[in-house]
Amino acid sequence: MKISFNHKVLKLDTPQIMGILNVTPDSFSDGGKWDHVDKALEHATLMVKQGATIIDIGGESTRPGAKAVPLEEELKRVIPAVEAISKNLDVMISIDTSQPIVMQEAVKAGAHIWNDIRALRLEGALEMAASLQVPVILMHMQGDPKTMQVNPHYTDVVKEVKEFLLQRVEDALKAGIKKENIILDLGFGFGKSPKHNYQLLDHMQEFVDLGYPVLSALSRKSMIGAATQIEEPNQRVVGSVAGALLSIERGAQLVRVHDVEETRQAFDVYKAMLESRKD
Ligand code: PT1
Repeated sequence: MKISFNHKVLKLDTPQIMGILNVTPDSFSDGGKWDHVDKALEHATLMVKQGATIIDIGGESTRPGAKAVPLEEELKRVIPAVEAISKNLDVMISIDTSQPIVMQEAVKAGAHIWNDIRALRLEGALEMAASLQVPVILMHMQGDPKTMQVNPHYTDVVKEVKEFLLQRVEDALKAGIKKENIILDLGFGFGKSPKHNYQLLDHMQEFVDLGYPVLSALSRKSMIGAATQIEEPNQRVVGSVAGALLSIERGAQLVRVHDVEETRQAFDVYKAMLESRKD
């Protein structure tokens, strides 16, 4: 399995780390520290050195309760960062956006992957993804970011998330998006209680078995806080690394994390164990 776009190829036979680069002033755990282009490039450079093979650039905060960002503002935040990183680093760039126009401009500036928490449900998104022929991450969410954590409800969370994702895959294929350009994401923290999130984590292998690469994104989230009783997102590193490791053991090919160095060390141990099985 692999992800490829514009001469860049990422093999998925070992777990890959996507480093989070927030260019929002109100980001939930980095507090907008990296909101300028030089700072963004500096942070991306560090994450690549630490083992990230994808940098995920986001100009809209989508954590529970966050407000929408106007299109012009999102473009102003994201595009200069994409230009700087694509010019200076050998890394894949994903864009955390739901806006077709932002993705179109980002691809012109050198981006490789469309990471959409709304799974291409905004108007014109499916068509834009098909026309750009860009790999897409389709994520599950119940409700919308403003209200999703008010009262999340499922009869069978694993079944319902799977049905949603398979429906989005069907719609994507129908729109002309290629099968090899589809990546799935269970959407930890998006309209889910801690128990829902942990049931999904436990059953991640079933999603991997659908035949599409799976991205696990639980870094510093409230599900980690719920298990560890740690309130401060930036103190949730150890729990987050544990969650990333449980994900790859259940077959996930990609993890989206704040703490690249710590996650890579954990994956190095996992890979050493796998290596020891060979003769
Ligand atoms: C995600 C994701 C994302 N999450 C993808 N992109 C966020 N593909 C941004 C909490 O519970 O899961 N997959 N882009 C950030 N969103 C959240 C959601 C942050 C919940 C925090 C929480 O604390």
